[in-house]
Amino acid sequence: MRLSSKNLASIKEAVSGQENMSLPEYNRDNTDIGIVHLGPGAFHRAHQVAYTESVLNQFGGNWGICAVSMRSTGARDILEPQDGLYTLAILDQKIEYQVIGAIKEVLVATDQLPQVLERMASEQVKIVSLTITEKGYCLDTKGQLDLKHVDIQHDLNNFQTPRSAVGLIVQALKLRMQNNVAAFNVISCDNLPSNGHKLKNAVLTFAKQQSVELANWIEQSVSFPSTMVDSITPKTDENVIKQVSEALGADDQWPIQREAFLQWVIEDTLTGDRPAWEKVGVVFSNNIDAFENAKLRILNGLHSTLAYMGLLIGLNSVKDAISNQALYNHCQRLLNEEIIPSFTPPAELDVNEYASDIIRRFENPQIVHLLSQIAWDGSQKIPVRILGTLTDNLRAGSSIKLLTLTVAAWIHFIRLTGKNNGELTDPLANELLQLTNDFNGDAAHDVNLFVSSDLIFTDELKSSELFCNTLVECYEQLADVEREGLSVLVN
Ligand code: CS2
Repeated sequence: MRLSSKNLASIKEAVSGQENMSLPEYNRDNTDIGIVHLGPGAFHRAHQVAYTESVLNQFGGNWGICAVSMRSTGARDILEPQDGLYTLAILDQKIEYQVIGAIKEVLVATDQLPQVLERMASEQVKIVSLTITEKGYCLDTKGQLDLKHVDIQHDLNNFQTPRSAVGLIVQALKLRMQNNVAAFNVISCDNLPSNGHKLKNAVLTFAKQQSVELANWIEQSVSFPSTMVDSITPKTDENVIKQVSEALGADDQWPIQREAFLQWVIEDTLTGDRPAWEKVGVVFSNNIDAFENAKLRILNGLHSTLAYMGLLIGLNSVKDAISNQALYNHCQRLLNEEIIPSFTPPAELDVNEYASDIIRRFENPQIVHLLSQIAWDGSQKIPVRILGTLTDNLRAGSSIKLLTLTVAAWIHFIRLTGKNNGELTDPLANELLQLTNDFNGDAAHDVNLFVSSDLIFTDELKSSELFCNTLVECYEQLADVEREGLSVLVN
């Protein structure tokens, strides 16, 4: 039996005795769509949808979600036959399963654009949220909209049939302005510092290319809060699909797994109607930058460090990597000497306890979080997770050595991927592999090739002799890691 609306009653009966299983407690048929979400991947379905499901279960409201994939048809192909239903498996000290019903509609922008725009332009929709990954914003190394990006170029010449998220948001807002419909709020839920502000600037830059009136209306009418989002949500694998189907007694073809920890902090600038997220644990704050810095620099900075260094010595998962004593010790030094001192945490956060909790989360034995997944899209992640911290330390005259080791490990990761004819998952994969193809084994030559390209580093870092020399030193230090393991780190 497939998980679907028509089978929900019999599934509910079959699992009625299972304490660790819950299903929607609200009437889905009477729940209209009030949210459009761009990028319905695993993280969205584990995080924002879980919060909204709690609101629907406890307080009701027309907060159904229309999930829009920008291009891929995977989500629609799997979720449509399940009427948007899926199971969230919370794998931690306790194992719990929750069938989630908040997703009411799944569309694909490339072949259902009229329906997507109609939905986004409808007065019922109050919120457009996004998890499109760092690369989805089409930003340059300075965090500005890249007007030369192929999708932005397309959209600037085809305003009415946009392919980018930025173009789609502007076109939907244009329709609302023309029809005298109040604007929606735009909530970025991606791992980007000042994600809301960056998205607002990108949207206004794009809108100005079309109409100053439209750009002014957006500026005055639309809220783009920045947010910090957090829950470790590994890609779904066959084991999870099997485990969930056995627990549910029904076939769910795309369950989602995550840890128990869940956190969402939203800048307190939303306007108009919205789900009562604060009643289910979401924090509204006007100190969002501090929360973002704490999470992106500590959790995501350690994640990328564990990924590239762990993969260099043949490790597979975050748990394997944090269990490696040399890596564990290195992460503790990186935290205490270079990450935590680099920013001012929120007043309400004990940052050392926060960091210790993150290490404990990495040790979760129920979760297999692949280092190879975290290693994706390094050209988008390294700047926001490592280089921002490194630049702040450079300006402050503080240590940058340990952060630079992560950058060096990433460059070795790219080099070895190319050498082994592996696949590099990164929007700049071709350019990065081309760079390492031109390496000649001399550390100064190879690092200079990488740094002098316009792909990753800001002019400030490229012109810093200290950073460039440190990167050569770190790159040389890790060159032997394949033979000598991470003992090379200890000095
Ligand atoms: C991870 C993040 O895949 C990655 O890059 O670092 O997805 C991480 O699991 C989340 O940010 C945790 O909140």
